[in-house]
Amino acid sequence: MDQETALRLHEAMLLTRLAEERLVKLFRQGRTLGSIYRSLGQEATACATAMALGPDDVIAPMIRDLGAMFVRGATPLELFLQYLGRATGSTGGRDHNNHFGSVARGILAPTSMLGALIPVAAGVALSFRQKGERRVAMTWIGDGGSSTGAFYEGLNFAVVQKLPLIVVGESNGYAFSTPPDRQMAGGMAARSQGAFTLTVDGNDAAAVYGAATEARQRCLDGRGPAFLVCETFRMKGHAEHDDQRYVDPQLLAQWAAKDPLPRFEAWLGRQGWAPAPDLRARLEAQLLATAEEALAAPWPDPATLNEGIFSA
Ligand SMILES: Cc1ncc(C[n+]2csc(CCOP(=O)(O)OP(=O)(O)O)c2C)c(N)n1
Ligand SMILES: [Mg+2]
Repeated sequence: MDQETALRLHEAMLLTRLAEERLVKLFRQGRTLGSIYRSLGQEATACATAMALGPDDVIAPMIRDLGAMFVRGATPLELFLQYLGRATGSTGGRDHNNHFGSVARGILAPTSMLGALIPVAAGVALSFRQKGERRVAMTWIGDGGSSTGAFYEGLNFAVVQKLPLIVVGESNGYAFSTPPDRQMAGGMAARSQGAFTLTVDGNDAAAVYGAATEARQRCLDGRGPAFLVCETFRMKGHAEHDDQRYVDPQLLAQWAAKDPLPRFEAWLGRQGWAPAPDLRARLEAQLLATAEEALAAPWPDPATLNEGIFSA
């Protein structure tokens, strides 16, 4: 990883963390619609995988992959307008959280249906292969989501067809309140169905970037899909309304010591590439101003309620 990439990756991780912190404040003020689904502790997994892609590759993220969307150019204003349900948001107040996409930036919109994006991303990868384009599709799946039929169908199809698809497994300790050993045997990597599989420390941004780069190269070489299992931890409950009382505090303390941000900052320091000292303060100020801008945005007009739907 070169210096410019490393610093962009660090900024994306920090932006993700700070944007979610700002969202939590808005949530506590009763201003967001619905809950906040944080990726605290998982920023390296989301950001470093997307950072390894080329500009023409396509991503299909999930709820904890806000960082991947930032890497691909989604903005905090778009995010805040979504969470605040405003008319000028990407979905015009019809959906919330990070459920928005951008064809121009190669972002397929996240959806709630776990696993459903795997066959979709496999289809995107199939189209690249059919058109002879050197592009890959990347999507993410949680430990819980990897128990869906769609995960198996989509990944199996990609393996059999040797498609340029990267599936990032987010092994983060929980699906709601269910730990992986209550729903699967052998861990996520055992679910690879013949795909090239790498298991990586998901809190080590440099390691995740290296593994994703290797996975992408294999895809471009026509060697079929990759399953990149990132071992990480969901440091908050499923969403802000979940106080995670079922999580052993010792486990949280162990993972807090492996926080991906200070770890990557230490790595940057060892390369002699320390980020600008005022970066955090600058991003915080920008996010505060952006939140105020989003709060001033108009609500959807109730008269448009029936627009953009199949049937009223
Ligand atoms: C097909 C499907 N089944 C169930 C749900 C309800 N649901 C939403 S999130 C979630 C847990 C997801 O856990 P995991 O895939 O591990 O992702 P994480 O929340 O840990 O990022 C469940 C069961 C859903 N959205 N879609
Ligand atoms: Mg999980």
